[in-house]
Amino acid sequence: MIKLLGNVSAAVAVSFLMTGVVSGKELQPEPSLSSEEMAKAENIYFDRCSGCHGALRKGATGPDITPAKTRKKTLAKLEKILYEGTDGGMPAWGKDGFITRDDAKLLAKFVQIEAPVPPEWDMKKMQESWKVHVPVSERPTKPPKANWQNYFGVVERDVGRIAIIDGDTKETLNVIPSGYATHILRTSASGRYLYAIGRDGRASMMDMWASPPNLVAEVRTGIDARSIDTSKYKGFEDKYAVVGDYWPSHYVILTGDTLEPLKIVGTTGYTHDTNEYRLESRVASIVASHHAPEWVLNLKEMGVVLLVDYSKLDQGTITETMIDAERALHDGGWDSTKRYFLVAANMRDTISVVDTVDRKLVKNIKVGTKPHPGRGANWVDPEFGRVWATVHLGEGLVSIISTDPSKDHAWTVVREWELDGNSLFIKTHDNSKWVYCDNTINLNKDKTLTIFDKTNPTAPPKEIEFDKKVVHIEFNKDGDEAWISLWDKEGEVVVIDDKTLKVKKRIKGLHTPTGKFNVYNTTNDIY
Ligand code: DHE
Repeated sequence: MIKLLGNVSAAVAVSFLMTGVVSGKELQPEPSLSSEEMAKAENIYFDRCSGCHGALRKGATGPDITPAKTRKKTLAKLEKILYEGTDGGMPAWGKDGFITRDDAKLLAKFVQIEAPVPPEWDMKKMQESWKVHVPVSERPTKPPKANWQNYFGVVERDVGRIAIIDGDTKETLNVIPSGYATHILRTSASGRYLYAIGRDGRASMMDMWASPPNLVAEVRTGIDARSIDTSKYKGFEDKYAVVGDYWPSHYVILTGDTLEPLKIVGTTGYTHDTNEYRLESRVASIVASHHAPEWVLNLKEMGVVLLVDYSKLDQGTITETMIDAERALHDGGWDSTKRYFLVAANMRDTISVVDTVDRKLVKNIKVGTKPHPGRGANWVDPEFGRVWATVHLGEGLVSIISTDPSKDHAWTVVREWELDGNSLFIKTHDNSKWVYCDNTINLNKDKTLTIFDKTNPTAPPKEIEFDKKVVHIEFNKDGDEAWISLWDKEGEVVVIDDKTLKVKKRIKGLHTPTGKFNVYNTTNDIY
């Protein structure tokens, strides 16, 4: 049984435990662990390893580390990898201070033992965990006078809280508990409700009309999750939310105003290319269509993009369209027309493009090493027209892809920008002339924000140096401020004036501020 630690690391859990397994080697003997050691190892594995390698360890973002592979290495070699990391892959968990030498020894043995299968999480458990803190009848009936669409939800990851900050006054309006290692926030179609999903599968919803904004409902949808979105199509505004779980591999449809669990749909199945069965078939990113009553869900292990039509849910029908794309699907976003969805298959160095109108794969585009767009960034390039871009985990590079189907160069990489650091996130806004990139996972450059000029794409980028690690960028509603996080337990959100690129405000007192989500931009998918 996976138990959760009280606190989670600040490291980027992009780990690649095994690089170049030596074939033909004799298997090492299977180690044994006491039940206490197993429990401890399971917790550490959940925190540091499972996001990339999977609970069953068959790999996706990180490689397969089942005992058939790990027992070809000695315990000493595994311990070294776990403690010191590998070049360009596995983080140095020990050296970076997240695990002790003893933890590394324990984990080395753990990964040579068959992976325990985590427990199921069914409707009964979800219903038991479901809490409505403020019934709909007791909520405000009209929005507050404040410019609530310019509120930001800021994830304080390691303390499992969301700070709601007024984007106009920069005041923190409320700090709302949201569970273990909250991952992302999304909004309802009206923007009124802000939804959080934690790594522990807990979904929480907050009402932006309340003064101050407050927690109105929560439910635990599984054991391990990363994504949440809502029904955004006309006629279904604020009606449903959907959570994608890593474990159990399923998605759960919830009522939009109370989070009551309505329907669980399993995603286990067969890889799109080799038709191998995957019990662990994780739901990675989810986006809501604005043009159809549909969600786009990305099944990581299967390499399948699922279009889920929710329009007949109240009659007991869900219609799924399965589109073969590429394995290791992870994060992605809309092009500027919101017809095409671009998603990273990070371990395949690929961006898969799906046409949600013609309901087909447009193309798998080779980009740099391990693309990681977040939701990406859209703008108009002076030479190539409409483009969308991604940064990469594996190299300092921005790949810029033409998204205008009328052009000959559509769906090709039309431009590349060099970054000094391997990056996590990229962001822009229609009203900004800049494209901002962090360099979070390059230890020599992680305190630098890099800023490219859309109007002069061959000009060298500008850089702003900070005193702490920079992560994630989000704009305010008007697109004249870029908000970045200084990622530390004594963290800050720094507001940058987008015209002058000068620091306008430092919002202090935040613990590991990570993703920031502006209500208006999140609702309207502006990035
Ligand atoms: Fe994330 C987005 C999964 C590690 C911060 N992350 C996503 C999405 C997925 C995902 C599937 C897309 C959600 C969507 O759009 O529906 N992330 C994972 C992992 O599996 C991984 C690699 C390992 C893990 O164990 O969690 C992982 N992610 C991280 C981090 O280490 C980060 C930097 C800090 C944290 O929360 O632990 C991190 N991920 C984020 C953020 C987004 C995100 C801020 C949303 C970006 C946006 O602008 O939309």
